[in-house]
Amino acid sequence: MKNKRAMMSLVLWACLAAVLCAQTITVNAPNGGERWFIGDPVSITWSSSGMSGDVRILLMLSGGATVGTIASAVPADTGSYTWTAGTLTSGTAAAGEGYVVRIRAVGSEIFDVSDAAFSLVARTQPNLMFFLPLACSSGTELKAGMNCKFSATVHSDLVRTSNVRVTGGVVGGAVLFDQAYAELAGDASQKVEFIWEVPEGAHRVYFQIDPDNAIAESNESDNRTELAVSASVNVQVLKAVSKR
Ligand SMILES: [Ca+2]
Ligand SMILES: [Ca+2]
Repeated sequence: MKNKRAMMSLVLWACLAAVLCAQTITVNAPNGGERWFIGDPVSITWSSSGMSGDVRILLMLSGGATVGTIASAVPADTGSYTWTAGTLTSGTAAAGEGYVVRIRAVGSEIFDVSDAAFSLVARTQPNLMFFLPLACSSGTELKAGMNCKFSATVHSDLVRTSNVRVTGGVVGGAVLFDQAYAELAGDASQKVEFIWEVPEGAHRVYFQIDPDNAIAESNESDNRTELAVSASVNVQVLKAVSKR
């Protein structure tokens, strides 16, 4: 009797698990952080279990608004769909950030959404960034009063960019570099540098591309490079003591 009850309990749990776990969809890509160029073939992928029918793939904003339909009926068990990025069954999505996809079983409430947002990028949109980050020619731990040549390399991705301003200096302190370049060729680099006599203490030094955001870029978050440097008056004495 006791065994029978245990058996029934097991069966009940198994049934419940089967019901709960029977049908699932999990979006694998895009799942956040992707930067897809409009017009490129990209793979939307998902995993599913217990699904036999079709899924519908929607392009949405991460806030929940529907932008359009990417595909209205794709067999669920294929697990992937090659999307011409940006193309909808009606029209094309605009370049921008904050997109997610929602994959939903047709005729069912089962769905999943990208964990975080991805971006659609127009091919013609430029991007300025640092090809080489900020570096100090003398290292980052200096003797107070030493001159350091701070340098970085600015890169214009994909297309030519006009009127590029770059500034640099000490965070919370003096601006030591301010240059405007009439034109940076696509996929070309421009070295920027200034010399600073580093006073005693800990400092942060920076270069900033397009500080006024006068140029619309496909990525606005890669325009700054910073470096921590410190200078001590006793650095040589301390080293001499520690070697004894
Ligand atoms: Ca940029
Ligand atoms: Ca910009």
